[in-house]
Amino acid sequence: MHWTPKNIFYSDINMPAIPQRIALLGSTGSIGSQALDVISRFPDKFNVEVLTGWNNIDLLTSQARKFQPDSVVIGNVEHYQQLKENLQGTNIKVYAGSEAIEQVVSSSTVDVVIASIVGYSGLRPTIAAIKAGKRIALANKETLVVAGEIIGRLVKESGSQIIPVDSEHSAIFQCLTGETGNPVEKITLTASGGPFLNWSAERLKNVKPGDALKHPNWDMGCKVTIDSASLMNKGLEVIEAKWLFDLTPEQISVIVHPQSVIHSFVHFADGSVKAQLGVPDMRVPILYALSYPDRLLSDLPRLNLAEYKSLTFAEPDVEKFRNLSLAYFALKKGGNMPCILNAANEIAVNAFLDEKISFLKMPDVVEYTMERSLFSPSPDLDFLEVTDREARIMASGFINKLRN
Ligand code: MN3
Repeated sequence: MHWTPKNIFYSDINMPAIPQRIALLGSTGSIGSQALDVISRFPDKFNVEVLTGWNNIDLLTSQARKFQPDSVVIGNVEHYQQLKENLQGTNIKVYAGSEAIEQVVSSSTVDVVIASIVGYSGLRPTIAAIKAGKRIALANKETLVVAGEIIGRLVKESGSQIIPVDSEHSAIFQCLTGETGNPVEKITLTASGGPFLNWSAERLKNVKPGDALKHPNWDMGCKVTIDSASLMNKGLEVIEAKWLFDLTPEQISVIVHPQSVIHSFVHFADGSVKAQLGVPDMRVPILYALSYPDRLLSDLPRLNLAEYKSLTFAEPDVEKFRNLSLAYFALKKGGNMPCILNAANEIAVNAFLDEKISFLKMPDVVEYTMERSLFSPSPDLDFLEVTDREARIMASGFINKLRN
């Protein structure tokens, strides 16, 4: 089976002006902070126009003072007064609430939106930015996992562009650049395997959140780090890849590559395979998403292959890490199933972090919820909202049952 890149999500038309005016959603998170690090390296190329955070007003305040955006939005309205006081004496406009986030991303003074809110809550603001025709540097994979089909339609309608920030998808995107029209057989996403790669099932029973939060290669937020340890992150990325690059489930494979040096592969119809390599540092794909189709001169860390004795690869162990199979199942089933998978997983990860369930119970929560939720083959956004809410209730109920 051959596939030709269709350029649904990206095109060379409607390039943002330089300097790009950037709205950074989720600036206080891990990707958000690394994006600001990248932006600060190119003051003549990138301007911060908007910063948004949810709870962390101290960090949001110091980011706002340093980058002097036009406006700042705090998602949690309870912090509004405090943030306003913190930014007194500056010209920065202060807003609060999720509707304000959706409004600022549509502003005519924004060229690019970096969507780095974690989880389902990133969906609405990202959709608002797409509808406004902005270029999206997409770090929130849940947007495509939950609503990939709808997003694809909206992108086409509005002329928006989505450039992936996720390192694997950035790698695929880079391998495909310049290949428009050339047939692709499949792609291979690499997975680090997380901190428990070679642990026995017995040992996995007693994993504590602290163990799972020590990722060997990448510096990431809590949610992504747990997902990475349970292979759910890779499962979500398989679904993300389907929508970004218009692939069938059979065209997406996963290989464990513990060194995280090769970020992914594209296999072309002529037998050639392209890969993209680099040190595991999210600032590199963030910079590419902002500078695409150009490459800017940076002093980010360089890859020195001689430091690696070997690069190794292995099939993922889907019996020990069942989340990956569950994600493939959700992808093949389609409709609202990936939304159910994602909602149940967010609840399961929180329960694990709160030490309410063990590491190996997380896939049980996801599977239970997928089996019992109301399935719809072609949900609209409102139905997805209901699906998300009900799946969370069901997953939480199951967790309570497990504990009694
Ligand atoms: Mn990734």
